Amino acid sequence: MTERTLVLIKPDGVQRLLVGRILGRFEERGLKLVGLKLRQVDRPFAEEHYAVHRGKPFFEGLLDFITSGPLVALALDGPNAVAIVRSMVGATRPHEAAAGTIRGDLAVETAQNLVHASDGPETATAELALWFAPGELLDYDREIDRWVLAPAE
Ligand code: FUP
Repeated sequence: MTERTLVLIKPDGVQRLLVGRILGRFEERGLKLVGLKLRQVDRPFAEEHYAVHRGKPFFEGLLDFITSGPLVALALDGPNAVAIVRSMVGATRPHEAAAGTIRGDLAVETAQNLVHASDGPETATAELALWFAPGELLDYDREIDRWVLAPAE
């Protein structure tokens, strides 16, 4: 089933010049880029995005970090896109992230783990609505999908 999910390449990814490589991993996997923006968010917006973590000991530091510089927001489509992207991102704590994942290959600190990815289809819907206006997400055909996606039944 086709899903749509949100990925953030967080400020550490931008500063470490990893935007192209991280985005490239998702492209190579076959996921379809349907939304893309460079943005620096303010604290109220960051609090809304990370509302589930309000009150936790790392919350203020998380807000400091996510607002500290520009980040890149992506919307990606694909079959089971939420699970595929989560598996590519790896465990939250980079020392527990499998080699071959983005965090397992490129990060060492939980607080600077390069990427955010929606953790379920409902979260994805809510996060995409927060980060993208409806007109910013584009529906278009890709010739390559003939070789990526199984034919419609
Ligand atoms: P994830 O879904 O893997 O991004 O992880 P969480 O939603 O649990 O955490 C969101 C962010 O909070 C992490 F990316 C980093 C930060 N965090 C900490 O700094 N310390 C923690 O113990 C847990 C999370």
